[in-house]
Amino acid sequence: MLKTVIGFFLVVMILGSAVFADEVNGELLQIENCTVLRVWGTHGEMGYAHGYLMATDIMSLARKYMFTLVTPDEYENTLLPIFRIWFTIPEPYQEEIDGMYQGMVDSGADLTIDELNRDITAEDIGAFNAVVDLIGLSKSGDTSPLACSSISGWGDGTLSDPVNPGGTIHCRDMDWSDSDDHVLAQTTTIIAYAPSDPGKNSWISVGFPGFIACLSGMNDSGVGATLNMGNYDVYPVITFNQIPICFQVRESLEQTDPNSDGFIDAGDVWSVLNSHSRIPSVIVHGFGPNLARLDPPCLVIEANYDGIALRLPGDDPILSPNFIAATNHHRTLYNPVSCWRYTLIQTLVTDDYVIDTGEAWEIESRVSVSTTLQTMLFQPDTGDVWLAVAASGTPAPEFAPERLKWDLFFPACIHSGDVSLDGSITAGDAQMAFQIVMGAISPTHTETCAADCDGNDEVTAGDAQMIFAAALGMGVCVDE
Ligand SMILES: [Ca+2]
Ligand SMILES: [Ca+2]
Ligand SMILES: [Ca+2]
Ligand SMILES: [Ca+2]
Repeated sequence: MLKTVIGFFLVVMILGSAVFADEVNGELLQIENCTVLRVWGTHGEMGYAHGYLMATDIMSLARKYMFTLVTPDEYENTLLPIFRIWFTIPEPYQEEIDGMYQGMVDSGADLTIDELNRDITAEDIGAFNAVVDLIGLSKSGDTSPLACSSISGWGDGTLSDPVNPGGTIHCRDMDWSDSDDHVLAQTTTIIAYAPSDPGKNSWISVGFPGFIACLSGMNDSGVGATLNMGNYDVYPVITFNQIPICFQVRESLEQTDPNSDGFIDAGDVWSVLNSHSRIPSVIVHGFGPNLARLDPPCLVIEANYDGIALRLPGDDPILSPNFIAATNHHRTLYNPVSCWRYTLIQTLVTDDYVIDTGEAWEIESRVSVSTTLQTMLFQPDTGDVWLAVAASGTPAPEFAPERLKWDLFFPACIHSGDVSLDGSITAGDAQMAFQIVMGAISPTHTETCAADCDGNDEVTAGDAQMIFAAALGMGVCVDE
């Protein structure tokens, strides 16, 4: 034992001042059948981890998906120049993209895109995050009919739910054409962000590798938003400083109380979107817990380049007062056009004006289409998330949903010293902590937490020494 002790501290002394490897603030997991990427830290750190861990999938999307939307020539010579001139990505998110690009480079992945005869750039990743804004400007891309739909219910409308009676239920189909080899379905990833910046919420996005903006997401206060394309496009001849719409949605979920009214609720989604202009025609369904913070807790925002409108449950006398639905059709900003999916949602909800989670899922199954890529359900009051993803061309709702609890996305950080997670603290744990310090192993989030013996959010040689002392019975870690 004494030899081990001396040897260990010798190693600490020799290597204690060495340059430590870049830390990867993330981990990639399979939880149930879902791919989950957890990232934490500054935007640059979260982006770096994202790029480092998912470079191969990001490149698959760039190679297999991008050119289903646009030809290489149109991308390089029309859409990318438009992206450059019209759009601005808010600084924190640009830092995240730059970090992602560096992570991809450092991962050693092949970054070439044959169709463009060059490597991918950070700018390409930015443009990919503006896909909702740019897709309507593509002349060569997919012209399949619009889809996407969602239903929210709460209060008396969900009293039959056995798990969370009266709580908000939000269920949505994300309908989007995939590549012939189904790369969007295959790479669908839940990204769990734990930003270290003050004033920011942890939140999850149901999205794709490389896509850091938000199409579908919810934060740790249960406030979420899902975005559908709208049916009334108006484009400027030229414009500047437009924030891609999915970054606006992210900002509305990630910023803590952006409208500073003291409440974190769907009103924040409205406030953020209402504070910016935007390019595409979109229908954004905002939702939050039914805790009387906002009554009613759900709303729909309709917007395009010409304007924005707030639609409230009371605006549809058929669904009011405990439900609100969205498809791709403006109903307030413009006069509604006929939509069989919206009508069917009304019919299914109003047979008895009560839905539970199973029925919400069934409704979204009934209004799904052949391109329904993801069907998801959020319970803002409990943090439960259900997700089904299409596979091999079979639409998402044909699969039973995976049911995920919020704690799976953001496990508590326990500073135990038991880095090997085997229930006891030994010299081996101290050695593992030291290997983490040296960058010799890539720890999971849980292992990093265990190794941070003093709980100061970084793993240092001092933590390894403290764990060693704990193993000898000469001290304890903060959560032991
Ligand atoms: Ca607020
Ligand atoms: Ca019912
Ligand atoms: Ca151990
Ligand atoms: Ca520490």
